[in-house]
Amino acid sequence: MIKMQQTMRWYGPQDGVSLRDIRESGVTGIVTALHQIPVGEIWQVKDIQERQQIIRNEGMEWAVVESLPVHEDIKRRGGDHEHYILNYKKSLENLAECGIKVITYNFMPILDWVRTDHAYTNPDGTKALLFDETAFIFFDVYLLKRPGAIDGYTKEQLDEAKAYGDALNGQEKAKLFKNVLLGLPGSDESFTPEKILELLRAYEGIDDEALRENLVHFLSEVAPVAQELGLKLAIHPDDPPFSVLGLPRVVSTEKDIADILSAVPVKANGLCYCTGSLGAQPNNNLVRIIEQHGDRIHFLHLRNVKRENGKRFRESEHLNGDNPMEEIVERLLLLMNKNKTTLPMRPDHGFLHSFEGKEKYPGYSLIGRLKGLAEIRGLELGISYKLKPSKAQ
Ligand code: CS2
Ligand code: MN
Repeated sequence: MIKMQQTMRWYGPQDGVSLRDIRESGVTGIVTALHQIPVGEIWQVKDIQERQQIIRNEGMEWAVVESLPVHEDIKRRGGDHEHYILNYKKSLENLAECGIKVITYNFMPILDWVRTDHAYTNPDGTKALLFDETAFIFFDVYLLKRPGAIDGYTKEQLDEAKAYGDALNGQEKAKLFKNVLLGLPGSDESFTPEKILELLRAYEGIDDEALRENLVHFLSEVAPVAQELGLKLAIHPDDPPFSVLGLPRVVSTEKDIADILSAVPVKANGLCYCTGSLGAQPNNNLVRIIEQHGDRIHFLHLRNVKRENGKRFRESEHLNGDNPMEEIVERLLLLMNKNKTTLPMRPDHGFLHSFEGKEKYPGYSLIGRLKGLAEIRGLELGISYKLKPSKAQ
């Protein structure tokens, strides 16, 4: 029976977790990117090969690129977007030359992912990432002071956010500010409200429809190239899967996914099936996404979320949350075996356990991910045993 290829993310030589540590978890594949190359510049063959060799030396393979980032000019379809699309194609060509086949990217304006709390403490002491709408509104309206922000919220939401913020001390407010902006690429820099507002201004006049057109334009350029090269592009869903800071969002819902995949109907135009991101949107039916778009799923991020009131959600244990992981893994196994091909999977995020104490990248502690991986691995083994055709019923 064909199973998922087990992988873990590695942020490169600056990652606090070593390749050796990852190898000991039993994975065969590494998910990484050349983070040192500025967004929009070409990934050269020698740089790709160098990274590949470091990974091979530890007995694994570079299975998936995450991410080959898309320049903001492409998302806005302004500035030097044509130049950046050419560069993107060239990077794809170079990756193909090195034998790397699966390329993940996202199309979220400015912010890659957003949480308001990176250390929400679970009853057992582990720490998890959390998004709280009230905290976010307080950030948006009272810390960032985004012009026009209040128009996007109800009076009740604003009052609640104000009360929430009034209870925070200066240090807690500074922490919230930092937490929200951690998903900005290059977020080691400290971003001022002015800088963020300037970035946001670049998206004035770009609504969902315009952003979708820009995405389709980008895909109509790069997906045929990827197809020709034998590559698979996997778009990562929006995280969270709803608009933040008034920015447009086009990869949040089942309909978004259907629209994107049908707009450029080549297999290379595919999806990174991230259960954590998609699962934060209650209307998304994760099983149906596999049923309808299984052949276009090229990469799996398996994790779970627990939705609370409104748009509040926290990352939960991999097998304990709102996502039906048993059914998801069963469907994925059936899909892979029908198509006679494996899919790379990573446990995505995990909890921070007390023994590890700290993590360099929120959600990427080794123990938390290892626990998630081990649970998913066990689930998969059990389901594959159940599905085995030769087993007497
Ligand atoms: C990831 C994203 O850690 C995470 O939340 O799933 O950062 C993901 O790598 C990007 O959105 C993909 O481009
Ligand atoms: Mn993900």
